[in-house]
Amino acid sequence: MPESQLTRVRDGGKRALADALARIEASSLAPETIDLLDEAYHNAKGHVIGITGPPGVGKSTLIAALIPALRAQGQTVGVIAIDPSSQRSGGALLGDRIRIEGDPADPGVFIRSMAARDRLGGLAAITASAVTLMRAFYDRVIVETVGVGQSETDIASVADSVLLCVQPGSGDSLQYMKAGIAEIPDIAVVTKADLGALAIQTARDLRAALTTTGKATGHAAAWQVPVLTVASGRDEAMIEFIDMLDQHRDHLQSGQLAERRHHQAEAWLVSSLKEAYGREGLTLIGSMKDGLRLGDDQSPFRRLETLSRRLSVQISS
Ligand SMILES: Nc1nc2c(ncn2[C@@H]2O[C@H](COP(=O)(O)OP(=O)(O)OP(=O)(O)O)[C@@H](O)[C@H]2O)c(=O)[nH]1
Ligand SMILES: [Mg+2]
Repeated sequence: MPESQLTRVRDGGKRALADALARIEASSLAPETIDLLDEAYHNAKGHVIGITGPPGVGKSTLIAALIPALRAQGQTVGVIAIDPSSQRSGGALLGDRIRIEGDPADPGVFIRSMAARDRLGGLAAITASAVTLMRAFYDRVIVETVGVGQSETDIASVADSVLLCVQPGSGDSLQYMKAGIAEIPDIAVVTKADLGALAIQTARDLRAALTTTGKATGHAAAWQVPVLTVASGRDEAMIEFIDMLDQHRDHLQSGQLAERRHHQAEAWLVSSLKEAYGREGLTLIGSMKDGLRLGDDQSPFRRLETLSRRLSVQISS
């Protein structure tokens, strides 16, 4: 039996994981990387939580408070922070952003930043691979992305649970959700609850908006999107928060989780093929038997490899 790539990375600790992620960033198609991702895909253990929201809303602060609370419960945590810095105009918003730091000596916490640079499609593809790898190792994998346009739907393409952070007093997010543009989050969080009445009012507005939107889309039935208010650094809020995450995970495990992940994997496969071979390549594969379908027991990584091989044969013959 060939040596397990996954075991090798696990045995190598955080250093080996960082190296593996760097290899994924460099080339997602190297045979060794495919083997690793394929194995990781079949050994998913973690709950993937996507945290999104406007710049400066307090996503990183929330994650920084969440990490010790999860560690206190004995849970391991991996964090991927998608750094959008180059995508923003001006530096005003960046002035006081928080950098999440983990204890380098704690093997149960791993934090990694990935730069968005100018490749949005590519980044989504790489994030999905990174998430697949990290969820084989950690109980919780948290992905932070700034909610600007595309990235909200991107986060839904990798996360089990999507959390939207909303700033107290911000009409924007409400308008936005009412318009039905945004994917409906699984959990909504009003941050900076220490601002008091404003946060409470915003949570109330948000609840009303979610009820309306949910009814309009028929989304509300099985899972009622909870709206929490949190102030960073308040432990009791973190416990309530983790409890809500658990509830959503349990809700998924009682039904939709496998389906949700399978959809995500299939979508990843299609967009990766499109990126590699363009529309025409995609059409060609679509015309093959089971072309763009992903079997229940298949990883999208192995499938991509197989189809790429088939496609090059087709093209050259
Ligand atoms: N008063 C108060 N300020 C907060 C709270 N959470 C975050 N902040 C402040 O808001 C600013 C931005 O916080 P971040 O955690 O960096 O926000 P972010 O959403 O990660 O920001 P980006 O990653 O830049 O999009 C910082 O100055 C924080 O100190 C909170 O609960 N209360
Ligand atoms: Mg941040």
